[in-house]
Amino acid sequence: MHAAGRLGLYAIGLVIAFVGAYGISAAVIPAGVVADGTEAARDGGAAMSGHAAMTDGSQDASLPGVSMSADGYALSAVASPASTDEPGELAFRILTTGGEPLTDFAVSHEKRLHLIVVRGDGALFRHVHPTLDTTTGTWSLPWQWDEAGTYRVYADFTPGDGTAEGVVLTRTVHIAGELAPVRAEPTRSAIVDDFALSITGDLTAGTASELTVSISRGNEPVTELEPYLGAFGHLVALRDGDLAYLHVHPQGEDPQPGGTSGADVSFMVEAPTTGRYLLYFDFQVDGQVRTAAFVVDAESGQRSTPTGHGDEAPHGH
Ligand SMILES: [Cu+2]
Repeated sequence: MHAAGRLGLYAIGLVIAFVGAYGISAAVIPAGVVADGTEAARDGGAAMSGHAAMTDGSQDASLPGVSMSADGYALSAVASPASTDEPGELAFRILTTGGEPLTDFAVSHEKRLHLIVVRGDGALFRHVHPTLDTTTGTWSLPWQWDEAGTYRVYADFTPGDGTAEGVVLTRTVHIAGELAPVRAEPTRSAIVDDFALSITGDLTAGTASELTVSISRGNEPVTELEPYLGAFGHLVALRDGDLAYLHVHPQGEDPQPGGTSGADVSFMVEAPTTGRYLLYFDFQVDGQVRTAAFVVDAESGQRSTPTGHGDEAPHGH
């Protein structure tokens, strides 16, 4: 009896988390607004009742970065070297619903398309910017796989005609060879070349949480961070398990030309559920971009953010 009661509570918690997740991905982001947790939850409730006819689980599908098609666009097959031995090229196209290649892209974060490639275990990560052939719509860049494995490729772009914003499409690519997968464990510090980085702040499921990355070199705070992609650092956040692609917003002043910053860089990160999140922080010093990886667990925030849903949910189940 006691165990069954606990299970019931757990199920209620899941329902609440999904309501919060839907509110963040579908209701808040398209408006381009960073809402606080209370607003996100309230908008989520409104969106849910407006989509009462949708089947269960549709809120999950609205998370970005888990589908090869979204917002009327699709990611083509991704061409790349078949193994780790051969250098070559990685190439793909963004297709419209009618199968036509998209050739018109809007600049976002200083680029027309952001390409993220991560191995399924999160251990390998690249954030690069391929070149567009505007006559064919083919995006490409020189490419070589360092290690075998199953990789997720993400294209993050905004169509030039303004029909959608911040579209994230993903495909899986398999590279043959020996694989020793790495299990992601919570990690709040990183060493990259002679830089030491740490990340502070707590991720709370269903709301926007502030995380701050601090950077030092030789025990001195690094204050000469250079602008990169329109901010003093860029953060990509993926959910461990399905590698869903989270919305991340840089905090603080926009960089001025020639300006530098440091040693702290803050972001608002929206974790849809509890669980483990893979964080990749790109930063630029002396003209060179480096990436530090962190792993942070998101905790349940239901007890501390009363929104009314906690009273409503149990009656429906
Ligand atoms: Cu990018």
